[in-house]
Amino acid sequence: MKKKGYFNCNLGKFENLKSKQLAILSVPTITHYKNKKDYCSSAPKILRKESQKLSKRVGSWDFDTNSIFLKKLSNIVDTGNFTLSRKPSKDRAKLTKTIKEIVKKKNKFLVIGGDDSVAIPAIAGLEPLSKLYIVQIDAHLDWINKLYGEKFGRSNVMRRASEMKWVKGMTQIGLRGMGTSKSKDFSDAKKWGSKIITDQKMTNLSAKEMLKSIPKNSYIYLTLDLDGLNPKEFPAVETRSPGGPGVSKIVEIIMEISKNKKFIGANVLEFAPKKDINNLSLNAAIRLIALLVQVLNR
Ligand SMILES: [Mn+2]
Repeated sequence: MKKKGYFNCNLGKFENLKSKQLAILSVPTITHYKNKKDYCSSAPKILRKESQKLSKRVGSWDFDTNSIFLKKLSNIVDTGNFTLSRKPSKDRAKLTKTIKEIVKKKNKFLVIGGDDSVAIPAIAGLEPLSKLYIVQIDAHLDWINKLYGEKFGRSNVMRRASEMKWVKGMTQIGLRGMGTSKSKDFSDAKKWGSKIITDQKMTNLSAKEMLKSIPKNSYIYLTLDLDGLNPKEFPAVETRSPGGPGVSKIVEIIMEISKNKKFIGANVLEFAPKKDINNLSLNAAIRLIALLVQVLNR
């Protein structure tokens, strides 16, 4: 096997995963809104290349995870770049099928995108788990039913997730400012039972307090929209929302989630490389991806 994956892990096909391996999937934007440009499909290749530089740190002490950095690298398989037919419904179905097969084999996974719309077919693939809790970090609510005639775009994510019967609960963290959501979207989210922790609310909360409503027996999926981070630490996003948690707070949240053995997977989406400033966001994204790879690979 060629060692050319993320952090110089092995490249391989998801069909050949052995049990308890961690799969990394790179998925470009599948569902665009009409007339909107593609600003983050180049992200996975840039992130992979940058992560390979970190392979020199294998064996170093990682102060964020309190463990040896990439101790079990051989257990991680980069399944390469997801190829698209450019027929969104067909591509979504293909991603959903792939993830279903991964979780049926009890493997964990990390999806690197692509825009936030990638989260919809990913969450759909978690159906075999039957009891799922979603933690979303995002500046936006993403409960819009339909936008620009599209129901599977990046602002429709949590609404679509709420319609999946295996999604039993969700906590949405970091919301702030004015997105495209209307008050009806917000009231629908609350009515459904979404636990909403705005940027204002989270200021004085520990990650433990934020996540205490997650039932112990649920599988957990983290959907991380990088625009949820404070743009002064993560400027490379399409919509920069002032305020929001920094990298340290996200690390705290991820470490808290990872205490639960049923943390099954995550996605890291919305990195818009062209909007970066001096690689600030690139470095932050690699930090968070490395962290997720480590905690999902325990
Ligand atoms: Mn967002």
